[in-house]
Amino acid sequence: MAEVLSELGVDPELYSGGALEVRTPITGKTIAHVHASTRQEFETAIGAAHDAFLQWRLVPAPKRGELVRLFGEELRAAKPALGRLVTIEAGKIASEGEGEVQEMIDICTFAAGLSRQLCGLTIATERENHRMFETWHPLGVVGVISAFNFPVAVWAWNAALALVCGNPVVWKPSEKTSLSALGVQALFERAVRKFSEAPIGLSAVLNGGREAGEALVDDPRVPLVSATGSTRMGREVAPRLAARFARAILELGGNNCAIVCPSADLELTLRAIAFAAMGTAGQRCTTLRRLLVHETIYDSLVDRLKQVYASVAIGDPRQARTLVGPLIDARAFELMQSSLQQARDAGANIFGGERVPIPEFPDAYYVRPALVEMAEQTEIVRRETFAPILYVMRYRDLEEAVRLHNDVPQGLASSIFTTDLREAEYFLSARGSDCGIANVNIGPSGAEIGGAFGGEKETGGGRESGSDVWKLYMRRATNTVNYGSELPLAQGVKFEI
Ligand code: UN1
Repeated sequence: MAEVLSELGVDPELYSGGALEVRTPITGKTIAHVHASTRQEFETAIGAAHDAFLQWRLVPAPKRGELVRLFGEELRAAKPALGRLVTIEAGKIASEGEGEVQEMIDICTFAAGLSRQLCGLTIATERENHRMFETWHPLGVVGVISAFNFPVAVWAWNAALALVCGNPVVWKPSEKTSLSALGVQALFERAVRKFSEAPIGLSAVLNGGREAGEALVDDPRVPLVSATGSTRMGREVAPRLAARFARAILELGGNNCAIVCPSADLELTLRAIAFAAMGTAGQRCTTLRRLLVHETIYDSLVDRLKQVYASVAIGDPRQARTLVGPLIDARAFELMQSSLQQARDAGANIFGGERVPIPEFPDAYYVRPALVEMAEQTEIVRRETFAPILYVMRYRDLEEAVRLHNDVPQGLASSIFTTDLREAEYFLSARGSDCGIANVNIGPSGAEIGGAFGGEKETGGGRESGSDVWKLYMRRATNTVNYGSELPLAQGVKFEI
């Protein structure tokens, strides 16, 4: 771990002797004591970011894009090291750790191109000799609160866009993954050193607990906070931001469902379900948590799934054959067990879900992903448990399946597996999936950066990453210019003096 941090250029002072204990879920042991930012440091970082904003907003956007491009190059060079750090801290398998860094590289490429396309509309005006158009201006300091499960990519979605849009970024990472944040910050500083026009304070990390997040949420110099985490966190953050009329981009809980229709390609479906439900040990916000299977194929699909669940390689995520790494901590394990108990009490038939002991790592929490057959969509099924639990239910007709699909409080990602065009389009239509992400013949997780990412209802309504999401990070001005010598008023209003 020290080797990786030194390769990334992190100052050892920052992770030894501090108050913030960091554990690796791989062994369950403490690996570092990260310096916890003080209140004074929050104040200094936000103040410096605000000062940086006053300069950065004047740097032409394509030049701002150049800094993000340089940062992308640092990420390319450091992909193996940063990926490994993510594996150590979040417990993802190596390919997913590196995949997360690839997601950062991709958003940097996207944002660098975007820096030349922050385009506004020209709009027809009703007045003669007038021109009406939109301009997009930098907004101010962007606060990012991120979760342990995507310790670097989610920050990058926000930071790459914010930076090209002219906004500095102050980041409060999950206290469980503060080393990854330090690694990213060191790489960003490397890019800054190669770019003469970057003001001091363009990016900062506030390591710590709740109070670090609160510093961002309550500071009037931070006009936008993008927060990823639980619905409970969102319920606290959203009203506080609303009280000071700050913008919020919320990416909260998901309870993602897939519908498997009789015409589905079962081999493809099986592989998609396996990755979406068991990948990242069920700790993605896009993880597949509910499966609605048509009654005619239910038994054969569930039998096949049981075989996959029984044989999947669980263990040290650094080993090449492992597909399911550890849960993040003891609390995650307890929550998983308590949800399984509630399902059992409601009559579930449960396959898997038990702790898998790894003799070298007695303090870590490895589990066999659980396949939980339910007769109905009970209360526990409607709740998100951040663990590899897949609730499986039967359905008879698609209308009923879509009703069950949407009958949960969350609305992030969704899928249908079918080769029937009518079923696929029904699912994607206005009366189909009510989620922010709706897929056909692809699981709900593993989205590309090019699309807008986020969801509805208790997922919070925010969108991050691609498409036209950049607009959330800018101030839109509507401009009307009169180049004539008359003063016609809109709507034909007369006001002669
Ligand atoms: C998250 O779990 O917070 O679509 C983000 C995915 C990833 C991002 C997940 N690209 O699964």
